[in-house]
Amino acid sequence: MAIERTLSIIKPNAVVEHNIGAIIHRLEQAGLKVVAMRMVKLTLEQAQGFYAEHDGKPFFEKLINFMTSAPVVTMVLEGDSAITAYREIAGATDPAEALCGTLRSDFGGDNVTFNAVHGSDSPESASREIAYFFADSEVNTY
Ligand code: RTP
Ligand code: MG
Repeated sequence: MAIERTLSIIKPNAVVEHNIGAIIHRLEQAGLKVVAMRMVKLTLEQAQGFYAEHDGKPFFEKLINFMTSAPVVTMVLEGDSAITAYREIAGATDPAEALCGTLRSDFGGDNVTFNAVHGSDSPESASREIAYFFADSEVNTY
């Protein structure tokens, strides 16, 4: 297995519901190492740029409204096959379809928009998304 990095976001509903610690605990327990972290209240422009691949889709405006509704926690996680490992821990996009014990099942809301966490979906996405939030010098080695 290769060591990878992935970009994680703890979304507004999980922050507002005081689940930051519980989510990070699970990620660390699963062997993913936090190598960068920042809380940020996304601007409209930041959220639109981050989710540019979804611009024009029917759910885009609702997604952007949600992502800018409260602060998020952005993190770079490192570990064996971190991109796929993280998405397995996160669970299916819709919390209603996510397996029990996944982050989205346990911390997601009652709608697909409010699904608690984001994770990069490929090495290319991870590179773009990590650079979107963090300078190389902010990603640590330990
Ligand atoms: P994410 O990018 O946030 O990690 O989620 P994902 O890969 O599992 O899902 P994606 O297709 O990239 O969708 C991005 C976010 O948009 C919201 N969404 N709403 N049909 C809908 O109303 C719908 N589909 C997607 C979710 O918040 C999803 O995480
Ligand atoms: Mg996605």
